[in-house]
Amino acid sequence: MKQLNAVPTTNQKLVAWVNEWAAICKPDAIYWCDGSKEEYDRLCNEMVESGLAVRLNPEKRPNSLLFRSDPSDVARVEARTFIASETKEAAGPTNNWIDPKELKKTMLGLYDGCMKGRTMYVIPFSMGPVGSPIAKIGVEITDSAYVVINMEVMTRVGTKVLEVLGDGEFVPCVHSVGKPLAEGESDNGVWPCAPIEKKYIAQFPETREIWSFGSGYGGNALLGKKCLALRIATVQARDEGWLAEHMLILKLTNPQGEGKYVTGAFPSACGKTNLAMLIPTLPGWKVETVGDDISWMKFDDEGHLRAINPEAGFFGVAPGTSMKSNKNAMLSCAKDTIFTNVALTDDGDVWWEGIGYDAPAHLIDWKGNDWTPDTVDADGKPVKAAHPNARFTAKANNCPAIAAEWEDPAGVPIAAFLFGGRRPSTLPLVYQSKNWEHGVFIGSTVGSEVTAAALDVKAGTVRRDPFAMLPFCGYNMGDYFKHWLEIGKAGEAKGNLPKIFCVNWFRKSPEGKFMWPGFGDNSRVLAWVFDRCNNAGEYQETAIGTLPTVDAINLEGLEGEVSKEDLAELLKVDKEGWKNELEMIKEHYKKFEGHLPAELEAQLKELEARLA
Ligand code: SAT
Ligand code: MN
Repeated sequence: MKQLNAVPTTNQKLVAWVNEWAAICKPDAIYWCDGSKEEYDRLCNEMVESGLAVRLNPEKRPNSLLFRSDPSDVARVEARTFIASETKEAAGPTNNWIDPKELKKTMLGLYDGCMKGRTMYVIPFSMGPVGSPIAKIGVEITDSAYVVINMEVMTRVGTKVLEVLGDGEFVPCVHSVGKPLAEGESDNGVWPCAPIEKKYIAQFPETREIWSFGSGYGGNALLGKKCLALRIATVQARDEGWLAEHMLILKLTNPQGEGKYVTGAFPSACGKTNLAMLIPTLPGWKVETVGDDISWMKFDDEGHLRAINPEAGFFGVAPGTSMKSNKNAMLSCAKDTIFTNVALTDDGDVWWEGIGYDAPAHLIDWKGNDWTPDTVDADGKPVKAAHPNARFTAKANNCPAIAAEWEDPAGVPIAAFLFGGRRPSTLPLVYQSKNWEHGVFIGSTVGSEVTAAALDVKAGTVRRDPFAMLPFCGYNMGDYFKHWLEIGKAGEAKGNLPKIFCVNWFRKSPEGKFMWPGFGDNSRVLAWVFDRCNNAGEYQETAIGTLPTVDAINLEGLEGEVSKEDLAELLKVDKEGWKNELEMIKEHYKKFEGHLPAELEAQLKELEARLA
């Protein structure tokens, strides 16, 4: 086995762990990543030369690549994602549990010789600003150079991380695409991965290990993101008294120049990245981005929850992203970007559905095929040029809206939490929880309505996604609710706990039209949230919580789009709808029997009584 460079650490545990895995995976060579620009450029060039990547036209997209994955390897695979805790109960009702001993046996069989013909890269990375008291260090070994360059955008990688690590603890993360090469064989430009039944994305919560096999895509393979920063971190946060959440972080500044930090949890397809990068339509207000996906929060001495974004980039969904829907995301991926599964234009740029302008007459689609606007499949249905889950991997520092303090190692003090989902009915545009416990109740009931067409369910059914953490909580979700309640108790004494709000940008009229314009106009709701954090803003107490009065939301400039009557409807407590909602929540809560905190049971009863 060739050592391509010198071992850059004296951490004996790390060196022994790398050697142990090299002996199992049997790569041709081992390479320790230093996180330098030279290294990034070299790996990019190697992948372009081997045909795995296309270098985009530097005049259109400087320093950017396009990758096309295997059509079977295009997203996180929740069915193959496991929480391998010692007991099934510890994993709880919302996770795929598997016995850790059994799984290790199976996976060691798969890992045996899995890196033959490849280089094993060792990636020391920091989740969070290097050296921040809230940050954590992981080390990922992988046989994918694509993973290396993505990790170098999404996290802080290399020598400086090893310096901070010293002889300390790291989260070990093992990754292989699961496609060993025979003597003389090469990928020939084809994305390597293993068939679905051999894919495993495994978290071992007790030993804080991550083992991933068979997929090279996104959260399956970039192990710092969902695996470490959420599934393993939730377990660490529970034990250490902090919060690891699937939340964006934004800075909101009012016309007087006062700033507040707000985080928000939303299920997928609710516009989390758009909200994190929002351009307010309300004059004088400003939104800046701290993070778009994950928030780690710890109490400081004054009892403020301080948040860091553990990531250093955005792994954003390309389709639907345009200068109109999210200008700051478009500018973030204008250069230095890794695109995956978007379409390629004849002049070496990218295109995707919803980019804001028509497709050119000819493209190469995400599968590498010729594509024209009238391309149809065997059933005569239009073929999409980009995969719906096509992504851009872009540096946070390239985002024009990035907040100056986004890398502050101390984190930013959070004033408010937002919870929301796609709810065409019942849930008002915004309301504030009565207190922390009521806020935890709201978080535990987050969900989005599914349409009959999308899934085999009755239209109007709400898919519950508590705290938007359904696939990301590393332990029993009922115990996770309890942890949130305990954080409230710990923070209460100092009186600096964030306020909790529920928002719903997706209300529809009986005719099926969206009643609220969303996007930049959500700043009108954020302004009320801001005022409420100062105990200001016009409000009314209702059975479900604290709502704005109709005059409390500024509609200036929305004339002809949203009338006072529309707003009154958006802010109405629909008693009948809520009674139905109560029944659905009772059904949802049944799942957590034995682990549902009594406080949430009580919140449900109190809400029912207030609505009676
Ligand atoms: O693939 S990722 O897990 O990184 C993105 C997502 O599914 O939210
Ligand atoms: Mn996410």
